[in-house]
Amino acid sequence: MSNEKELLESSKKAAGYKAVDDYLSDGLRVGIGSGSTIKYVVDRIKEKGLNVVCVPTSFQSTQLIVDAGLTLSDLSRTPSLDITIDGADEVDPDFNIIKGGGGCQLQEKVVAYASKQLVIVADYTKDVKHLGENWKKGIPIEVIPMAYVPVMKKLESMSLTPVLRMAVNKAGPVVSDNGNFIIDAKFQPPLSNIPQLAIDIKMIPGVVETGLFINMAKKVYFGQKDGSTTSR
Ligand code: ABF
Repeated sequence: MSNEKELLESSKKAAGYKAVDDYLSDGLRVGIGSGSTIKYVVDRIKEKGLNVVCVPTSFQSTQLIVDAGLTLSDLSRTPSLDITIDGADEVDPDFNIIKGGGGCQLQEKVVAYASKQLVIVADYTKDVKHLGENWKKGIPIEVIPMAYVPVMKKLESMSLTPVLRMAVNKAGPVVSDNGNFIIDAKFQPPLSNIPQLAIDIKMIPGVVETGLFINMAKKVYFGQKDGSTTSR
């Protein structure tokens, strides 16, 4: 693994461990996010032998919980959570967050919304002044398949550049865990009035959920190259 990659991984581990050490204890009901950083959250829970009930945010998140031998639940049995810990693609100083690089933003947002608090864990590349600084893939938007063309046209009229997310082998569009398509709405930073943009996108008929998480997280841990963490 290249040195840069090793530094990135150690920063993810630092953020994941710190969030668990600061926020988790036995008996809590915990939403487990998706992505690569969250792996370290699950590792730390297991390492500390914490007795927590875990609710996943994706198929990948479910596998992490099961493989770690942690207690798996769901929102039907655990409709209110004490905390959700999740990753992010970018976080600006106003806690406007882009999530959904992995296409799991719908379940991530539902689980985060069912939680008393959302804590984000991320590597140092996610800490930006403006959304779009490092994350060039746009705003992930989950749409029902029959609506993706009119939704893309509407997004174009909003000065966004929508791209239907295709499977790696280009055989067809990516299908989310919920059977929907994902549109990545690219944009020219800086975005203005992000909270209003989030509402405008969500109101387009056929849009199920956006990857803009506005006023949802109150704490973000950024892992650093030296294995330390900063937070806001
Ligand atoms: C999930 O993990 C997604 O919302 C987000 O796109 C991704 C972040 O990935 P990583 O932790 O691998 O940087 O939270």
